[in-house]
Amino acid sequence: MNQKVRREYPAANIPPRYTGWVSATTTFGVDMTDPEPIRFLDDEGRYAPSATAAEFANELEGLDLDDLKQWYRDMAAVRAFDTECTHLQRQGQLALWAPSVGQEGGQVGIAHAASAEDHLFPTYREHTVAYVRGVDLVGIAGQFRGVTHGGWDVTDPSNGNCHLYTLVLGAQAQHAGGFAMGQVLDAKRKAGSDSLAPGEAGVPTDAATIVFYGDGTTSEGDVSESMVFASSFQSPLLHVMQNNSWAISVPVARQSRTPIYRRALGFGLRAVQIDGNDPLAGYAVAKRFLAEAKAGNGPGYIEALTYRMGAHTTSDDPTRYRESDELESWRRRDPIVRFEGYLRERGVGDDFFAEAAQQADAIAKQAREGILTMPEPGHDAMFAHVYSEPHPLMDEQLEWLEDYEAAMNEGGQA
Ligand SMILES: Cc1ncc(C[n+]2csc(CCOP(=O)(O)OP(=O)(O)O)c2C)c(N)n1
Ligand SMILES: [Mg+2]
Repeated sequence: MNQKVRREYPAANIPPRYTGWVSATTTFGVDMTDPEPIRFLDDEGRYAPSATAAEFANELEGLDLDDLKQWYRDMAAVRAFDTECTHLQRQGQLALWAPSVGQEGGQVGIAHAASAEDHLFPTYREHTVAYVRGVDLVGIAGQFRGVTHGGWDVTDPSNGNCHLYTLVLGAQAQHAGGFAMGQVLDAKRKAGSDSLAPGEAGVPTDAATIVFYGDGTTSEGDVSESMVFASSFQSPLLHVMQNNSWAISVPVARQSRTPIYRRALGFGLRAVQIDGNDPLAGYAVAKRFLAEAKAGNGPGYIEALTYRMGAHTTSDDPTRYRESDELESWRRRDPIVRFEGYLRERGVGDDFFAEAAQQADAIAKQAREGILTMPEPGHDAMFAHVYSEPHPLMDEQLEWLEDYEAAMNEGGQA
């Protein structure tokens, strides 16, 4: 069956929410009116905060124009790299690619809101987050080329505590949940206590943890479990759910009958919906929620309403399940174009944008060269990390593989 899903969108300037929910009439008399998603920029990038943004506006005070120009450069560079990676997959140089086109806005703001000591647990589409934290773009592509088990060394400080991409949906919510509990324990030990009991008051911590995942992933139990633990232990965890409207070909309205951020409220997290294509909204809300979490005031949840403008991955053909007018309506909210509008409103001129575009192309070209020359791993790499210590079974399998390869080579020469 090849049935496309058509959905209605509200008026311009309000980020589209997913439709198809069961509405207020089925909420048993409880007022379930959703506040307007938090945003500072309208669709054209003019500064026009929503009423819900007011209480977060002071978080923007420390930003100067140079910071904002850097955000633009980050997004432009990742967009160019992302496009390059799709080409590389088509040329047979990557096995697969997961484009993040359209989702750079929320990512850039949230990544810049994190402090250097915070830890971030991405899924497979957080290219802007990883880039902002300092991860080499070649490393990001390495996993998709099939030449590394992970892509980068998380313990290397230059990678900004950005943990590895996780392809098993929701698994990283548990990794991050445990990590945040570790941050609580560290803080308690420092204060001379090592108790970690659920229900205790939160404690201030030196650092927080952010986990990123998508709307479809919220159907995994791991995500709910992570919230239960974070809430019980008041750990410094921020869930960032990028609702890009689709989980491969499944629309979000089929995934959830209510807006997903409400689930987090039910678990006792402070939770809001933001315009996920507005970098300022991502920054301000993440900054506040991270500060609250680190003060010992408990975990937070951001539902970033955005759109995956490209395919799910290079193996997917979205024209088979979604309407082109839906894509067009989101193209008008392209986070990069929108942020350009904002910067222009602030007086930034053509020269800057021309230079940023050139720089982005150069970065993508350099990444392309790096990807094409990535070293192939040796045969032993496959067996090296199965056990932490040498293991006879691994030795036996490695020996078998080496004999097999040698026999193939001899056969080739004969
Ligand atoms: C545990 C698990 N189940 C299923 C899959 C297959 N799968 C990969 S991506 C995906 C959809 C994820 O959608 P969403 O969470 O909305 O993230 P998005 O890809 O939209 O960023 C599915 C079902 C998987 N990788 N892991
Ligand atoms: Mg999704």
